Order: sequence, then structure tokens, then C-alpha cells
Amino acid sequence: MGKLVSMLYPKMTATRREEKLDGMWKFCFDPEEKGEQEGWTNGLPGRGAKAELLPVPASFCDFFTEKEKREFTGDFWYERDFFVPGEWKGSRVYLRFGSVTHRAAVFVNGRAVGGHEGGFLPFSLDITEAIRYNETNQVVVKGNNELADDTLPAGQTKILPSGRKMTKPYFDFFNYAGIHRSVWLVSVPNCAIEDYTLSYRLEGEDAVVSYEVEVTDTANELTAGKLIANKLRVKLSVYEEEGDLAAEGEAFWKEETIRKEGTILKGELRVPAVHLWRVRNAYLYRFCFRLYEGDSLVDEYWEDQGIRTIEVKGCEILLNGEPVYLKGFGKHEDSDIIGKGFSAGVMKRDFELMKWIGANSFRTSHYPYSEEMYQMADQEGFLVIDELPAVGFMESLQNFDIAALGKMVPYFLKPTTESLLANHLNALEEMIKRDKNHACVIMWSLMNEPETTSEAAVDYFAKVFERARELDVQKRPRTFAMLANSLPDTCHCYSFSDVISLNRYYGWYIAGGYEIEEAEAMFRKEMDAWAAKGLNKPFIFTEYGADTYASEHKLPSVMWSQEYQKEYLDMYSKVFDSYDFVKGEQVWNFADFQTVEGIKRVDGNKKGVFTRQRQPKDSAFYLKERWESLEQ
Ligand code: BDP
Repeated sequence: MGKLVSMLYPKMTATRREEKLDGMWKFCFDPEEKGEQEGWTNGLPGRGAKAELLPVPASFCDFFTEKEKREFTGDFWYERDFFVPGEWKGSRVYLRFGSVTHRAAVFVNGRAVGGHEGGFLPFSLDITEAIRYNETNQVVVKGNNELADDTLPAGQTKILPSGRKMTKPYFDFFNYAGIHRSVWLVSVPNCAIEDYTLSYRLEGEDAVVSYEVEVTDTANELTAGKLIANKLRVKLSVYEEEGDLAAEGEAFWKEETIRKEGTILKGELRVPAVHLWRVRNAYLYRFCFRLYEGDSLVDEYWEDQGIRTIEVKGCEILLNGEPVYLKGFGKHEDSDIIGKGFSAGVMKRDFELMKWIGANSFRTSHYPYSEEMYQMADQEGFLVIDELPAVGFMESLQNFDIAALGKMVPYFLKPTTESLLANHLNALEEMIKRDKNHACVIMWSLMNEPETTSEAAVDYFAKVFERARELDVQKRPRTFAMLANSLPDTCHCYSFSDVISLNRYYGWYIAGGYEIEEAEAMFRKEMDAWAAKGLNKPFIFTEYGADTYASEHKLPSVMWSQEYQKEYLDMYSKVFDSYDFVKGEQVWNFADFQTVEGIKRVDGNKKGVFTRQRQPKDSAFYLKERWESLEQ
């Protein structure tokens, strides 16, 4: 495996070049796992018109009409050519994948250049030694989408009598796979800005920006002596939206700081009369970092960022010191035909709908989304709960066979726990590294509905939660979404959360339909029990919802009808409004989405407030009225 390098989003600057390699790629399934043996690392079978072509970015699943292709589990391969300009000689060249689900090994001109585990975070591979300049080069990606007890997300791979593999997820969304996000060819100077981290403090009308910049040099080792002798310095210029300079600072390496911080440079600057980034009222400054050696520019990188603070105090979630109430959804990256592939069009529509309905937030359930979603949320002033793909840590949830046989083992006592934790911490590090500077990210969700009722979970939780605190310079609140059986008297782990996030289905999975009054009573009983604990922490609802068929109307209501979805949501609204420690409501789900087939799902999960085609169900108008009448 190659060394994983900078997570910075590809950008053209005075010193950097990028080219998107999206479009039609050659594609091949490899059910017999013979690719390597047959030399596919040098190119896939089927030349010219004999090649099978597939679009990138997209899931491969829903293009095909054959079921074994849609459900395909195992190895799959992609290939395409790319051209490397001769002018790039002397700089470092990378291939940057937004995501390949769930894992990838990459070959350039037949040579292995690295890979990545985990299907929802980006990776860059240094391909400088493998390319030919001013010529056509070839990239081959071997992907794999199998799940196991220790993968994020978790699940199983079953072998059918035909020998075909099949995915058995422990979670409720279709196991879409493929190259889901853009692929870039990137050129970056040898001595470059590897990463930067921002945090803020408000002082009267001003903001004090603390910044850290990490510099790497792939050609030479950056020793303390060299950093000082080369007179390397970083200049940070912060520009207003109109382009005027708002603040500027410069930092040099000094003997004392190098000994302590290595190649990381730290500085502070003051933005006078700051325009704060506010909920649904964003302001973005352009942060431009320039790395100089003496007087010559070595590297330049910029991004638009909002300035804001986020903290939890008592039962309040405070943005810029002011309380916020979350209104919005748990979402999915999911749409017709392209599955989990990124589409700027779908993203735009989703934001338009969320604005229309009066939402101000969403959770990236159940995995980190494409980077463009966070950029857009920064732009639109949406609050994002950023979630890891840590879902399915509860074997019985979707794996009905095992549950029925009563073969349940506490999830964190399985022999796979150690490798699960290693994968989990790795994804955590990557997610925080990728998303830490986004103003929109106000909270980290470290797991969805894990098993928390056995003591074994405590040690696991402690490690994940402590690591998140350590990694995030902004010290954002941490949470995890709690399953129905994680209750005040059964859950061993809620105290790790800075904000308590509940997924609740009273009135759907529990006491649905005419029994809804009983559901409400049970719900209130649980809330009273939480209140009695006096946790002095904010509570939010990260899930509540009812499956609803967009074609069903019924008076009086029945479950699955549009009328029932409204009654259900209205019951929840009343309960939320009775407890002042409830600081947010995110309905499950924004839109209908694809799942595995089964007796509980009619061509997918229908809890959407919008259909999968992004048209409103009746409950959308109900929520619009409520959310527009609630304060931020
Ligand atoms: C919760 C899960 C979510 C499911 C939802 C449901 O967090 O992924 O889709 O319930 O059942 O258990 O609709």
C-alpha cells in the first residue's frame, strides 16, 4: 500500500493543477477473482468496441437489467487512460479518489501504486514514479464491496448454492458500490502545503483565527535546519466575499517551535468587525495560504471558509454563543439509476427542498458524504452532523436469520472487535482530517445504533470518543445515534455523548396505527426517565419516521398512508415541545431510499418526506408549517 497523502480538495492555484477523470471508464466484474492472474492490472479484457463502459462517478448496480449484476458482491475492475502534461515534470503527481466503495487497489501503467480501505472517504496516491510524461498513461482500479463484521459499515458476505456471493448488510440501505465520487489527476509542488487547520475565538466585534499549517517536502527531508535556512514562511491572507483583504498574517519556522511542532507552523490573526457564519445566513471568507522560500512562491492553496464558534453549554447548542434548534433530516446519498454516485444536480435539488421546507440541518447518515455536500452546506448555512460509516454494530438488526436463531453475541465481544476498532479509528482520523475546517460541521456522530447494553461496549466507546476529542482542534461536540433499546436504564454509553441523539420509532415499530396513543404514553415515559436523570445536556432526535407510500391516501388514516405519516409526526412534535432539553428534530428520512429487498421493505425504505424522485409527500407541507414557525 502506498503512503496516504494530503486530503486537501483538488484545486487549481498558482502552483497546483487538477484535471477531473470523470466520464466513461472500462468496467469488468470479476466473480472468479481471476483479474490479477489474467493480467488485468495491465488492462481489462475487451478492447475497443468490445469493452464494457460505465460512468464515473456512479454506483454500478442500477444500470444493469440482470439481477446478478445489480446484486454483485466481490471484485470489480475499472480502467481508463489519462494524459500527463510534460510541464508537470518536477512536481508530484497524484491520483485522488473521492471514494471507492468499499475498498480499492490502484495500478498505474501496470504498477501497484496503493489502495484504500473504506468506501466513503477520499484517498490520494503518489503516482510520480509510475507515470510517463507527455504520453498516455493507464489507471486500473480493482474494487471490492464485501462486508464483514469488522468493516465500516458492517455486514456479512454469504455464498449462494451457485457459488455466487451475496451481501447481507447489518444496516438498512442498499450496499451500492463502485467509484462513487470524482477522480482527479493532480499536480502539486514537491514542497507543499499538506494540510491546514482553523479554529476561532470571538473577541467583541472581532474574530481571532488560530491556524496551523503543515508543510511536506517529498523530495527532501524537511529538517529543522533546512526549514530555517531555506527561510520558509507561510503567509495567510483572508479575503472578504467582495475580494478585499480582511486580515493577513505571516509565520516563520523558529528553532523553538520546530522542536515542539515539527513541520507544523502555528499562527494567529485577527479579523476585525467579523462577518460571522450564521445558520441559513452564511458568510464565507477566502483563506489563502502562500508558502514562500525567501521571496519566491513555492505553493499556494485557498478555500472559502465560514468563521463561527460551536459549543455545548448545559442543555444548549450554541453557535456563535447563541442557541440553535436543529430542524431537518437524516439523509442518504441515494438516487435513481446512479445509486450512491455523486450528482451535483441531485445535491442542488436536495438543498432547494431543504430550504423550501424550512430545515436548517441534516445528518450525513450513515457515512461521510461527498465533499461537495459540505461545501454547499457551508455556502447555504446548513448545520451538519457528520457521521462515520460506523453502522451495523448490532448483528441482529438486519440480519434476521441470526436474530431468529438467538445466536446474538454482544457486538464488542466478538473476536473481530480489535480490527473493527482499528478500522473505526482510521476512518475517524480520515473524516476529521477531511472535514475539520467546514463551518457547517457542528457535531461528529461516531456511530449509528450500536449495541450499548453490554458492559463490553464501554471500553470501545471510550477509545473512539477520546480519539475524536484529541483529533478535533475545534473540539466540536460528539454524539452517536441511539437505538430503541438504548434507554436510560439499559444504555451503558450515553454519557460519552456531548449531545444525546435518539432514534425513536414509537408509533411505527412500536405500537403503530390506532395504538398511537399508547405509543405516545411510552414515549413520554422514556422522556420523563431521561428528564429524571438530570443530565444537563441537549437532546436531539436524529431519527423518527413512518414508512409512507406516496400513492396511499386513507381517511381515517392507516399505517403507510400519507395521513398517518402526518399524524405520527404531529405526535412527535407535541412530545418534543413538552421537554425543554430537546434541541433538535431530524426526521427519518429526507427521501425514500433503496434497501435490500425483504418483507419489511417495499422496493426500499419509504420513510421519506419526499419521494426518491424528490417530490413532496403531504407531510412535507406539515413540516414546512411547523419549521417556519419555530425559531432557529
Ligand atoms: C434505524 C436506522 C436506519 C433505518 C431506520 C428504519 O438507523 O438506518 O433506515 O431505522 O428502520 O434503525 O427506517
